[in-house]
Amino acid sequence: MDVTPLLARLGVATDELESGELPVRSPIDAEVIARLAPHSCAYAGVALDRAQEAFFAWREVPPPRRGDMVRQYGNLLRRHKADLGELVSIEAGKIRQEGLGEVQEMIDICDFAVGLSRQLHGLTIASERPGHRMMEQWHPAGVVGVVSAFNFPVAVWAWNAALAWVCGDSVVWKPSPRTPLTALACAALFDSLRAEFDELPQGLLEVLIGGNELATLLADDRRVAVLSATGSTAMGKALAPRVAARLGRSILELGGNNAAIVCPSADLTLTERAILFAAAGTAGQRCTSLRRLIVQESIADGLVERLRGAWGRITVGNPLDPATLVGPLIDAAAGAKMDQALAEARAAGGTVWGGETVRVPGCEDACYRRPALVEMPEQTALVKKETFAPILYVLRYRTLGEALTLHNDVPQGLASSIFTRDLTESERFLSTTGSDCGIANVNIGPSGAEIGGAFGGEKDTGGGRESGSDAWKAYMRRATCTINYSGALPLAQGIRFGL
Ligand code: UN1
Repeated sequence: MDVTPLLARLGVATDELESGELPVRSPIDAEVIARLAPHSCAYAGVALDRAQEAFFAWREVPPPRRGDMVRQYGNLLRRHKADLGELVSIEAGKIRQEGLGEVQEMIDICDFAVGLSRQLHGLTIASERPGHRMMEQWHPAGVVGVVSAFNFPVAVWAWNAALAWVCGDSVVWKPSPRTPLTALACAALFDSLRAEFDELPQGLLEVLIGGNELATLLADDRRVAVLSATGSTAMGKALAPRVAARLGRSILELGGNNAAIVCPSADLTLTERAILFAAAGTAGQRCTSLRRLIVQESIADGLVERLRGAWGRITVGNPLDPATLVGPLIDAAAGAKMDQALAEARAAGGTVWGGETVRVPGCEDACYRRPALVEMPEQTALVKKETFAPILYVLRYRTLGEALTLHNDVPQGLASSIFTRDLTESERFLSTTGSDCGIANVNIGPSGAEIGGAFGGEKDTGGGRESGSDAWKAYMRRATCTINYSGALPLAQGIRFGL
């Protein structure tokens, strides 16, 4: 596959695509589409210097003007949506609809950030002292490091970058080494803004191509005020203590093991469609993918029957073919992990449908699997683990209390859902004693969140929040200010102190 014309249209300097040692493969056919030169740690140090200088200049640009820059970036994304979406499909293996959806998610967060650029509100707080006023201000935090994963190679970065920029921060981005081309394309589009926007300092966006050593460097470097990392729980557990050791700030969006509870009153037609998208969509490679189905026993046989039918009809194939619903896994290692999990499920008494290798003509070296549906006798250690592949484990429950216990009895806490038409069941699920996840949905699956809400979850998911609501606060520092206009000096807490 020759990606050169596509990259050229996106403004990437194509003479550097064959300059190095890092092979970039398309999961569609496992062929090498570029060989990039990875960045050294010395280069990363220089990039951080530039980002620091950029921060000093950018923080003085008024926020609405910063928002104007993000607005223009969003417009560029609109113009290049088809090309960037196709590049996402080629580099991450997503079907076209999902590649385009990912770029739309970037556009949406840009729009959100533009609005936010006039709403970085602090509070005015009543002072206990006469002639005093208290207020809270939000100031830019500094350099924001972004470590992103292959499965959402551009949208998750955009959640961070769009917010960071309107907040007055600069961004140093280390994309997954499996998806560096989409990052180069985003950076090239960003650079093209310079023609219209002369306040744009060099270093407002730095991209670091390479492996874990660069993520470690960002975690260790004091110039990185906030490190936002998306990926596996293992990655988060490796980086977070390093950031904490220098008392830095991190935003972690790590693994999920997302479940749906299906109650007897559920609309099964809607439920089946929602389950299909959430479990099989993106070949099960979303952090929000549905991995566990907890079904009330009276409807379990019927629902499993319907799902077996649906699973059998899923078209697995080349993601660029509009008829395909499920594309490839990212690489052979991901396929091996899926096979291993299915073997373990069988050994633990599970009944497996699907999961077999699919041969896609012209793509024999790539890794295509039919999504698997697995009935498990109980929630074993395997089910409690996140396998980043299209495997849906089905468990049965008798009472909603039992379902909620099963639901929360996993280490992760990202996304969750319940399918019911019974108000008391849905309210219980959303209540304090219901789902323990950062995202809890009713009558939609756990994946496919909109950008307007805060995104993230608890426990092994890392606790960070990105994207909408007030997630922007994590990209700023708060100053509490007390102003005395009284001419006297009353002390707080009524303390008398003086000669
Ligand atoms: C991810 O998989 O890291 O909610 C992010 C969703 C998408 C984002 C997923 N909007 O499924």
